[in-house]
Amino acid sequence: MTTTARTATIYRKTNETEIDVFINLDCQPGSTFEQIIEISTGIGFLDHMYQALAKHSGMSLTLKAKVTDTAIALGTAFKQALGEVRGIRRYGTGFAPLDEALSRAVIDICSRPYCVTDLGIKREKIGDLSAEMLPHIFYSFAMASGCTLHVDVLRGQNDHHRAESAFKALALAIRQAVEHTGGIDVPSTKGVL
Ligand SMILES: [Mn+2]
Repeated sequence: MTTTARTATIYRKTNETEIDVFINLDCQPGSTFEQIIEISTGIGFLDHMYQALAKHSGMSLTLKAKVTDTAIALGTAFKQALGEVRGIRRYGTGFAPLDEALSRAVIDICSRPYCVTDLGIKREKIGDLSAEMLPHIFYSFAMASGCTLHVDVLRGQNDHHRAESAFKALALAIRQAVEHTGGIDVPSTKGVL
């Protein structure tokens, strides 16, 4: 159990945009911190995806931003909350089903931003969200957080299920990767990440 939470806050307001993010990485069930999730992107389906991501990664997350800003803001806050990469597992793998759909996500918190996705979404839109935004969101999160990220939807007929299982798989991967090892070691042979 951690007593010091890893948190970050980002607030930015311009004439064109307002971004409001709060993240706490240490709200897993059983932790001392209450998990609070408030998402508002203007797109209901995307809110649903970020809610699943936050819930299953054990984060508290406030995310209020326009669709195109959300993933960069989240990635930036995630990196900031982690701080120096020390005493965490670094690698995380998650598999999540949703009915007939199954996804796999693998993350490496390594300061080497890279993203590969294979989501196989067929429809142009899921709810109000342009489906082409989905790989873009994973890409933007990886670039802003400095993580290497691979997300593959392995199977599934329903595009809503495919997308949602991908976000849940990422959540489980993140949850594992940020887990404390109990030490303060840097998880790299280079001695720095
Ligand atoms: Mn759903």
